[in-house]
Order: sequence, then structure tokens, then C-alpha cells
Amino acid sequence: MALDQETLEQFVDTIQRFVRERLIPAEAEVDATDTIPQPLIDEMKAMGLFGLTIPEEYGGLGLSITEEVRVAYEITHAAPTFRSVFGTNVAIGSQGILIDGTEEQKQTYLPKLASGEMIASFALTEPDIGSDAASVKTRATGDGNGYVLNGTKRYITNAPSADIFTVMARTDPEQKGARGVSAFVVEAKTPGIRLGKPENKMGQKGGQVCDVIFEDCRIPGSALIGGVEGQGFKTAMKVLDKGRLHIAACCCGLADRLIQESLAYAIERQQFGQPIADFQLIQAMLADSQTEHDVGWALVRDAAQRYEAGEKLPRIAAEAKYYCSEMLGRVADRAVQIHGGAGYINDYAVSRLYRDVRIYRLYEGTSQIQQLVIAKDMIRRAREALS
Ligand code: COS
Repeated sequence: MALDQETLEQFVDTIQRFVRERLIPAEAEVDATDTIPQPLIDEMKAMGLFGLTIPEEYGGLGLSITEEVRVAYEITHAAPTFRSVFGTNVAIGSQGILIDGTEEQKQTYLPKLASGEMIASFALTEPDIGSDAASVKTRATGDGNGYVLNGTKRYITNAPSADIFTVMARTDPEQKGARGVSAFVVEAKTPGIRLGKPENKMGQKGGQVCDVIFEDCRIPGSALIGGVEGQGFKTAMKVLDKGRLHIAACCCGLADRLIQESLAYAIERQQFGQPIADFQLIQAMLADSQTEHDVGWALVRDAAQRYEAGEKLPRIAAEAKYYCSEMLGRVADRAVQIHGGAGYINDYAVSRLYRDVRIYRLYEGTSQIQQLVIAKDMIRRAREALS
């Protein structure tokens, strides 16, 4: 634990108040304008949210994974687009440097990521490369003591505001799979980087996603994460393992919010002369959502404790992300159902959140990829036990 229990509870209280008083009231406007007001972003910086997971020696709060999932759970009681503002600094954008970077890379970038002075994005996906992440086509060709990057990265969260990208690129064209891939930290201002137009997404309005195009982009040798070629796929997978646990916690936070919205509506809404909460078919939906939330949140907390104890099994994170993102989809669907026609109207939070949550079953590995990770580990263990 990085924080003592009392400090953690005070921090959680502060986040709950921020969610209630500042973020939830801004949700409808953010959805309508596709923009997050700068004063809210400044408040997130002042609260230390950009540096949640960055160690104190580099200017962050240095939360342990069990503390991180607690904070992720609380903040996602507001629309998840708000978490996205600092989400890449806390999770996939910074962790490659933190897990595998050199001391110089850590000192150069982590303090600025922790304060929010710099924004980091994670650039793995490409137009032809999504689930098959080991087949990265973007090339990093050795040139003197540096590299030249060529290729396109797709759907990169926070790219329009990014100052640095963690880029996975192929350094060895002879190696078609994971072993030919290296990870780099690339400054956005480097000549030869162009951004695509911002994507018009289904949900999470206010969050920014676009292509990042590298055209003869010359980067120094010191940009190679950890200073070792051929480790980039493994770096990306380690980053995603931790990222998937973080995402699973977000799914549980959002599920809890949707349940609260559903309960409040069911108690207030009258049909057939009584609150709809008194009808057993509504109660069944509420009970299913609450039970599934409780199962998911228990799974995340157990996974975080095991991760913290040193059990770095990709399967633990995959199970949590798989179950919680699917659970959230069901909870969001029931929330709209409980609201009836009102659930289809954007004035109601559940309508907007229904669109927002769909991405959780897709990014940082689809549900089908999580199933593969889980089943591969089960089969490997069973075979080992037999041999
Ligand atoms: N941590 C550390 N190393 C890992 C790892 C992990 N979680 N997962 C795999 N590796 C290592 C393997 O041990 C293997 O190393 P060796 O070559 O030394 O044996 C290497 O990486 C290749 O592993 P594997 O053969 O399992 O890779 P696959 O090509 O089969 O890919 C999947 C595995 C499909 C699980 C992976 O490509 C994946 O997660 N895809 C989804 C990508 C994703 O989430 N995209 C979203 C983009 S970010 S929003």
C-alpha cells in the first residue's frame, strides 16, 4: 500500500465529491458539445489524478494496484469520458516507460506525465492490426544511432492532445511476429508526425481519438524503451495486463452508477398506481444487476490483490476485464429497460452511458481476445499437469 488507510479514504471522499458536484452536472453538456471544459481538466491536475500510478520519486501519488482500482471505481461513477482525460497518463500511456524504460526515460517523462504537463498516448493498433497485435507493420528502420519511423497507428486515444506516444514498431522485418517488434517513446513534436481527423465516436463524447501517421519520422536511439530491441510486444502486453485490471474496475464503477440511476427512477416512476420498483419483474432486473456488479467488483479486488502479491498472470487481468465489461453491457441494457422510453432519451444519464460503455468490450483487447488468453492458460496448465 502506498497510502495509509486514512489518507486513502480522504482521497476517495474528495473524488466522490468531485464526481457528484463537478463531473455529473457537466455530463450532458460534454455529451452535447463533444468538449470537456478546461477548468475541469485543471481541477483533475490539481487533485493529482494524472499521476495516480506514477511513483512518488517521479512526482506521482504512487498508488498500488489495489488503491488504483479503488480510485478508478470511484471516478467512473461519472461518465467515463472524464477518466479518459488522465487515463492514458495513468495507465497505457505511461506504464511502458515505468515497467521497461531506462532510468533516463523515466526521469525525462514521468514527472511531467504525473503533473499533467504532458499527455501520453499508447500507439499499438494499426489499420490492419487490431487483435493480432504481434503483426505490427509500422517500421522503425535503424539509421545511424537512431531510427526512422514509417506507418499509421489507428484509433489512438488522446492523440490530438498527446505530447508523447508509446509506439510499437517493427525493428526486424525478418521476424514477422512478436520478436521483431520494439517499443519507443516518441515526442509528438518530432517532424514527420501527422494526425488524422478526430473520429466521430458512438459515445464518450469529449474524448479524443484519431490516427497518428509517421512519415520518415527520425527519432534518436535513446527513444527505444529500455534500450533493447525486440521487447516491444512484451512491453505492450505487460502494459495491457495492468490496463485491463484498471478497465475492469472502471466497468464496476459505471455499473454501480447505472444501478443507482435505475433504483432512483424505479422508486420515483409510477405505473398502474404504484412505483415500478414494487413490480417483481423490475425487481428481478435490479437484483440481477446488483448481484453481477458485486461478483465483478469482488473479482477485480481479488485480482488486484493477487497482482500486488506478485502473481503477474495475464489470465487474472483477462478474466476481470472479460467478466466486468460484459457485465457492464448487461447492466446498462437493463438500466435502459427499467427507464422505459425515457431510457432512449439523451436527457437521461442512462441513455448516454449506454453508448459510453459499449467500448469496454472492445478496447484493450476484445472479449474474444480475453477468452483466448484465459483458455490458453487453462490448457497450458492442464498439459503441464499431464506431462
Ligand atoms: N506479458 C508478458 N509477455 C507476454 C504476455 C504478457 N501478458 N503475453 C504474451 N507474452 C509473450 C509470450 O510469452 C511470447 O514470448 P516468447 O516469444 O518469448 O515465447 C510472446 O509474447 C508472444 O506471445 P504469444 O505467442 O502468446 O502472442 P500472440 O501473437 O499469440 O498474441 C494475443 C497473443 C492475441 C493475446 C495478443 O496479441 C493480444 O493481447 N491481442 C490484443 C491486443 C489488444 O489488446 N489491442 C488493443 C490495443 S490497445 S487499446
